[in-house]
Parts: sequence; structure tokens; C-alpha cells
Amino acid sequence: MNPKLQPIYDAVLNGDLESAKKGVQSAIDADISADEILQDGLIFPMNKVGELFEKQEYFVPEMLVAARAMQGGLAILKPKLVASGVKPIGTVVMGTVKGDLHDIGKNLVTMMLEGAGFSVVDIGVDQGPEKFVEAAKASGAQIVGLSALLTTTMPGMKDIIEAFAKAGMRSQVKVMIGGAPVTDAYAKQIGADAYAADASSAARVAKTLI
Ligand code: B1M
Repeated sequence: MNPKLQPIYDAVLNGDLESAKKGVQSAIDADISADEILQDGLIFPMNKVGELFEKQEYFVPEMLVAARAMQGGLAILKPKLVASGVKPIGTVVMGTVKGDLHDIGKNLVTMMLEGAGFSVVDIGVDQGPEKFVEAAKASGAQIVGLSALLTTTMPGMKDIIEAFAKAGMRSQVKVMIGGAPVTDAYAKQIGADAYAADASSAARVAKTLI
């Protein structure tokens, strides 16, 4: 890794928003390519954060501040990324299902997906099948991510999968589901393509779906 990117890596790993923003600006000023800043400075440490989370050395608060630092750096880098034509690796429509207002987990998954190089269309909370289908159609998403935190709202996931089938789009999108009460067995039961237990594995699983 270019040593000039080390301060960004460290800032993201430590959840230091201001240092991440400053580090990205310095790297831009030093003429390092947007792709290199993105990959080594911002995505690489997020992968490390994911590993530490899975090993239970990092917990949700560390993951949140790291994601916030990464997003801060990404905001500085965005104009340069667009200018240099670095393409996202895929598009994901992400939302919390109808009747469910929990969004902290969804937001974390969104950040980790963005950190892994996906473009994410976040349609928010309390969203029904029509909104998911409409957003996937409009964005050309390859993956649809559904989050549910309540046992009472989980069945809404099946309705959304059925709505994609009715719209003739089921073969065009992979459906990934998650949320505290959701399990791999439930994903299989309702015909989802994938289940992820947490935000870091969601980013890893999403990469295998495209
Ligand atoms: Co609610 N709530 N809540 N709540 N709430 C739970 C979920 C509950 C388990 C608390 C409890 O009773 N112990 C319980 C659900 C019981 C059940 O159904 N089995 C519950 C209840 C009952 C309720 C209300 C009904 C309470 C009431 O009003 N009587 C009500 C429902 C409102 C509604 O949605 N219609 C309600 C309301 C709320 C608040 C609004 C106060 C608030 C949400 C604020 C917000 O999100 N902006 C809230 C909170 C904060 C919680 C708890 C305490 C914490 C949830 C959270 O943010 N966790 C929760 C108890 C708990 O989970 N311990 C609880 C942190 C977050 C990072 O984790 O969301 O699990 P999580 O996301 C993880 C993974 O699940 C996964 O990755 C994330 C990061 O690792 N993941 C995915 C999530 N989505 C994914 C999608 C993927 C892949 C992975 O692919 C697409």
C-alpha cells in the first residue's frame, strides 16, 4: 500500500472521521488515483473492521464509527471517483419491510455495502412490495436487500419475493435478507437467494451474488 494512504486506513479503522476526511484530501492533493484511495484507503480497512467484528474484537459501536469515518472520506472522494469513471461493482436496493421502523441495522448494512464498492439505493423503512419492485426496476439493481427486526414483519419478506415473481423480475434480481429474528432456514423457506447475519457478512455475501 502507498504509505500516504496509511493515515486514511488508520483513521477508518479507529473511527476517526476528521482524520479520514483530511487523509483523503491529502491523498487527492498528492495525485493518488481515486481507485487506489478507495480500495486501499477506504475499503481495505472496512474489510478489516468486518473481520474484527466477526472475531468479536470490534462491536457495533466501533463498526458504526468506522463506517461513519469511511462515509466521510467517501464523500470527499466522490467527485473524483465520478470524474475518473470508477464503476460501482453492482447496485443494491435496500430497505426495511412494511410495518417495521428499525433502521440502524439496515443503515449499517448499507454502509458496509458501499464500503465494499456497491452503489446502494436506500428506500428507507416501512416499505412494501410495490416500492421494492419499483426501485429495482428504476435502478436496474442486481440485488434487493430486505431487513426486518420484528417477528411480525418478517412474513413481509415473502410477499416482496412474490411481488418480484409477479412482475416477471425474479430471475433478474437476487434477494438477500437479514435482521435479528431472520435465519438462514427462514431464507430457504421463503425462497430468498441469501441470508446474512450481520453487516460485514452482508457485504461478503453480496459480492458472491453478482
Ligand atoms: Co424495537 N424491538 N420495537 N425499537 N428494538 C426489538 C427488535 C426487540 C427485539 C426488543 C425486545 O423486545 N427485546 C422487539 C422485537 C420482538 C420481536 O418481534 N421478536 C422490538 C419491539 C417489540 C419493538 C416495538 C414493537 C416496541 C413497541 O412499540 N411496543 C416497536 C416496533 C416499531 C416498528 O418497527 N413498527 C419498536 C421500536 C423500536 C425503536 C423505534 C424504539 C427503536 C428503533 C430505532 C431505529 O431503528 N431507528 C428500537 C430498537 C432500537 C430496538 C432494539 C433495542 C435494538 C435494534 C438495533 O438497532 N440493534 C431491539 C432489541 C435488540 O435487537 N437487541 C428491538 C442494533 C443493530 C445494529 O442490529 O438491527 O439486528 P440489527 O442489525 C444487524 C443484523 O440484524 C443484520 O446486520 C445488522 C448489523 O450487524 N441485519 C442484516 C439487519 N438487516 C439486515 C439485512 C441484511 C443482512 C443483515 O441483508 C439485506
